[in-house]
Amino acid sequence: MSEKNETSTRIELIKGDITQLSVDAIVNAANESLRTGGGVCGAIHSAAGPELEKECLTLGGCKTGDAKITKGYKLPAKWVIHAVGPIWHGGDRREDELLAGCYRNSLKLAEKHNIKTIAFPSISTGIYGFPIERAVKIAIREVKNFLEENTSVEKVAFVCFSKRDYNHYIEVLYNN
Ligand code: AR6
Repeated sequence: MSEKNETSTRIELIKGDITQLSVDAIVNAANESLRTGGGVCGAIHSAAGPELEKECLTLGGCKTGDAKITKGYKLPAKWVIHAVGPIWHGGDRREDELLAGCYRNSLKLAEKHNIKTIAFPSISTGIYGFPIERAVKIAIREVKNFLEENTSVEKVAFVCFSKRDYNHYIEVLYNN
């Protein structure tokens, strides 16, 4: 099996609710203050329980493009990696680079904590308004690049909440 194919088998696409997944870590599309919010962040905080926000508030916030890790509390996932995606301003405020940083820094944390299975939502593409097609290309590129260099993380899942998002991932993952 070629290296390229081996990397592809370590990527999975799931349509559903990330809070329900029994993986080692789920990634949260967080904000710089690491407080609970709407979207996937609100869903993760309500499923994990109030202990999650308590721990988040001890971390001193998180810069856009970076990620921090906490326990998962009542979630099936052992860890939550809080990645802060950029707010879309039209594309000339380093949004692409900052979004790539979210994936890279989350995966670095996963490696450091011996996380074998990790699931990402589509960071920045909801409330933060990043165009989905553009975000999906960045997400897949960064995950593939990481998996080609790294063997400690076994599986990476992209979790889509809507059929429309799911179709965008299918397009980039399998039609290239
Ligand atoms: N499982 C998987 N994906 C989900 C779920 C879920 N349960 N719920 C929503 N999504 P968003 P952002 C998808 O808005 O754009 C918060 O207030 C959703 O359909 O959650 O990075 C934070 O605190 C979309 O595709 O995150 C920040 O302030 C994707 O998750 C801000 O929103 C991301 O949408 C972050 O905005």
